[in-house]
Amino acid sequence: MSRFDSYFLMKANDVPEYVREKLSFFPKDAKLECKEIGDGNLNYVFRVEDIDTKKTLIVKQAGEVTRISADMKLSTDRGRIEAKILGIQNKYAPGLVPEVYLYDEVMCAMIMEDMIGHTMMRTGLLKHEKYPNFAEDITTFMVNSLLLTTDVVMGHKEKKENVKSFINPDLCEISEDLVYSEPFIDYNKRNNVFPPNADFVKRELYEDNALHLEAAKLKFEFMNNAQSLIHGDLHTGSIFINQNHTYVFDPEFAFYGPMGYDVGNVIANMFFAWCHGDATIEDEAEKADFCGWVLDTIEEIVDKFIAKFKVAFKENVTDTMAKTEGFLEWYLGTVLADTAGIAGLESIRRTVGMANVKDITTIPDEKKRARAERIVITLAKDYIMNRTSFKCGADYRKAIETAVAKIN
Ligand code: SR1
Ligand code: MG
Repeated sequence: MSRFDSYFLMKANDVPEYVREKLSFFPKDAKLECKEIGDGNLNYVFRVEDIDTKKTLIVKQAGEVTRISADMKLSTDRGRIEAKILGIQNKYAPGLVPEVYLYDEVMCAMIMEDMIGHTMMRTGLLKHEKYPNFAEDITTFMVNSLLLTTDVVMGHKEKKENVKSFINPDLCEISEDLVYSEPFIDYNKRNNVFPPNADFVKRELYEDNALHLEAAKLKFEFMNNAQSLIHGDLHTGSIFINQNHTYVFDPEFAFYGPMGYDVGNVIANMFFAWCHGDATIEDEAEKADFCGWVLDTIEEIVDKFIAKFKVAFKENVTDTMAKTEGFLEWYLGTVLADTAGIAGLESIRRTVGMANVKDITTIPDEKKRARAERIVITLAKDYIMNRTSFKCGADYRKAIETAVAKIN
């Protein structure tokens, strides 16, 4: 019998004993120290350190309610989904996700590699750090983990088994509400609208029926297109990075959905970094350097994704009909349209919805923050309304430049 034989939410002082019982990672007599380090909206994350050797690991436990709101109950099955997808992603995109040492279905806890020497990407971007390998790494991760889990490549029965195993209703419901619905109709009264932009948001988001229609189409695409095993929450807080290497983690929102969801999330969150740099860097040369790098990176992500996708498709396609001439171009076209649409939805929801991003909320000057939000919303509407026109990186750069020029 062990006190970890039935579920309870651990505190930092429970975790060393838990780790000793579950793994022989640390020597038996090691002096272990543990701190809760999570700052996400959902889970508890602990770092355990051997004081003498400095060896560390991470324990991540799923609670039964979210951290952002005790009213939001969530299935702890998300921990199983996360551990399982990390295994699959490690197979298709080796080295780009942390290693899972153990998943414990009773405590709904995962013991995993500590991504030492890496920083949460959003934190680094808020300090205006540039990451020269990011576009290369993230596009390898996305093309491999996304394309190789589709019906284009994977045996259709195996894929359907995956669809079953990754049914993730509670977390999908969060995205259906927070990404696809509430930013347009605030029926749960939990949007965070920056007061100076209240009239702008009312006019541009709440009262724009044509926009609601496109968001509704994208919502049903999210719910009904079981295309690929997606990460489901691929923002810059789900990435740990340094100058040479990238780790993607935290895929608890994973399910079989449209792959443009992941690509669009990355693009939207990179632009938030641009907004923060543009509003807060005082030195003009430094600002041009950082913001220029962000724009180049957005362009590069789209173009590298397209190029790698085409190569990987040709190398890996197994479905007889998907080999038909013209199919690759049609299929990729649908992914790119989803990408632009979702970049728009993620941009809007992180600006006016329940879960905002520090890149915007920490802009100290009120006027500059209001301007940044208006740029994001203007750009996002272009992404959504004209999504089939976004076919390459230069299309994104042009849309960004147009939105920036439009807002004074
Ligand atoms: C209630 S959870 C709010 C948001 O945090 C996660 O990172 C997801 O993006 C979710 O939408
Ligand atoms: Mg997360």
